[in-house]
Amino acid sequence: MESQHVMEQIIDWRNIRDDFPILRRQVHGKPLTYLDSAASAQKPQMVIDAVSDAYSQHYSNVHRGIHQLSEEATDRFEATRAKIAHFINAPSADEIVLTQGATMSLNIIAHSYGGLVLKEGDEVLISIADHHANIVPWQMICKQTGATLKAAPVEPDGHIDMDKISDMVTDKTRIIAMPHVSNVLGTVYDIKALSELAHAHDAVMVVDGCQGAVHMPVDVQALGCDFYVFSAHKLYGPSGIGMMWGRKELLVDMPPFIGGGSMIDRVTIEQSTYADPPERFEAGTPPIAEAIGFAAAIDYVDAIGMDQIRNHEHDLITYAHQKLSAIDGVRLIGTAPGKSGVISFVMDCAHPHDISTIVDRAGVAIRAGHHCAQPLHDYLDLPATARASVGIYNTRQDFDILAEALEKVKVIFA
Ligand code: C6P
Repeated sequence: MESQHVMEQIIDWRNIRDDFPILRRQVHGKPLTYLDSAASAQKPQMVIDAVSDAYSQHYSNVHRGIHQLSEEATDRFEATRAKIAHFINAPSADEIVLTQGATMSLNIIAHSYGGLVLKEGDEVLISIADHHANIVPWQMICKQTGATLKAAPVEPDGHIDMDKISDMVTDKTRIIAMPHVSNVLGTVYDIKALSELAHAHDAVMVVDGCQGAVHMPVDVQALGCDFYVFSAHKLYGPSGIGMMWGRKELLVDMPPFIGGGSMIDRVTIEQSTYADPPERFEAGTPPIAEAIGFAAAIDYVDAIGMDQIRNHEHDLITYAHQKLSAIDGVRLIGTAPGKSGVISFVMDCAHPHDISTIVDRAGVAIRAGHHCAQPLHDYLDLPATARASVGIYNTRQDFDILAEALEKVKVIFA
């Protein structure tokens, strides 16, 4: 406890900004205020250097070439797997599948695991606040298998009523798939309770951790879930790479989703046998330098500490809520207690696209639209929302600048 307190004192969050070269640039002649990390986070120099070093010193294809460079690239690639396993406290690095990102991970789970277990009349339960990446793959596999897709509600403030979810789980539920954190509402789902609920009905719990693993420590064993996925690019790592963790006893029975090189055991023209997990799910040449950058990103956040990141961002979200809700005509969307990462809002006077265009002129990057969560926006009866989201480099001052820019929006549209 004592040492954590000392650690907390030595982090000057303003200095963190110096690690991110892009934060030194200007936008429309104004210093960049980057509040769009939920879409994709900026990269620290350490990650940029790791990717550059991979290409300039250690690059080759992995697994196939028996030569020095290939061994170096393979060692670094495989080290990422072990690093991710440690980062989320997975029991084994063999349970970590490196994918192109969370979307691919969820498609693998839906098509491979869903395709294996779902049959006519079975049910898959998601929530109304899910990202399209955790909706569309389930729609596709439910259509193929004759299973039914159901969506649990969220409450008006964005919180999840576990009783209502429990009421929707039946003996036909085979899979519950929900986000760790909503990318629009910021609601933190109670994954432990959801996992217990799933297991009580012999179902599995799939967690879309895209907005979770970037904001808080994740321990998949403590959460009790069966699958957990996220993308590296939201964790200050490269785009084009992500991960899928699955419990070994589930992975070993799952068929491959994509066929090709690297995922086979033996191929004849008539048939093929497949490699064990994780390679079974990693067909083709993987994103090699990106995997090395992913490991550097984990080293970077680990050195700061996910607990400290959670505390820092909690302070920012609390401050941002006070600041934005004090502006007349601003309505916050998603105010569940303990929320994380994002602040979505609408204004009486302007459409979210106009809001983002005007604040961009002040150097402030936010996102506007449906944020790949159209069912949630339909449910809330909103065509779109504006969304500011936080990363480790943000400070309270960023929200002062946003609030000032929103006052300008009011002047322009009044
Ligand atoms: N959300 C956002 O602005 P990919 O694109 O595969 O890296 O991640 C998909 C995804 C899945 N689940 C959640 C909860 C997400 O937030 C995202 C990505 C971005 O909110 C881009 S749409």
